[in-house]
Amino acid sequence: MLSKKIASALNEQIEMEGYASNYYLAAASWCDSKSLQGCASFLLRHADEERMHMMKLFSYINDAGGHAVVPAFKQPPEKFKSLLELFEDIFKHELKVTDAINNLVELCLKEKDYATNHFLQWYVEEQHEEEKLFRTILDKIKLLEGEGPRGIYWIDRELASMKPAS
Ligand code: OFO
Repeated sequence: MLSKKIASALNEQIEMEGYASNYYLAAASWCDSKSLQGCASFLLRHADEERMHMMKLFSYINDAGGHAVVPAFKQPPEKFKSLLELFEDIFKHELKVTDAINNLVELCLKEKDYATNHFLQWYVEEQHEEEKLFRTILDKIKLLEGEGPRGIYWIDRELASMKPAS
């Protein structure tokens, strides 16, 4: 049975994952408006992944005797200065999510909620994979930065076939 404290912390994580999903959706829309369809399709796939992360929490809370709450989401940004800025923002957001997951794990251990700690290990692994994925994308963008529009074209092609972390 979930304690009130853990249920409320997991509900905060629902908000974070749902916001991430909307953030990826907004980023996809910006890319689409710049005819970067490869980036847009990658980001759309990622928006779906984040929604799945949110839904996993949703089910877990209710299965464990808590009450999953649908939160209000703040609006994600509409515009980005460049593709580099867009992926830098995403990477920063993922680092925040990693911190939030680590804090949740810490709380579970403190409260001796080993079942929820076990459940959260999937997210620990997932964040490790996502950080790796977005660090790689950023490295590639920086590598091709000097190439101008030709570099952006190659990044767009690369991302068209790139898979989300899981
Ligand atoms: Fe949910 O993995 Fe990123 O945020």
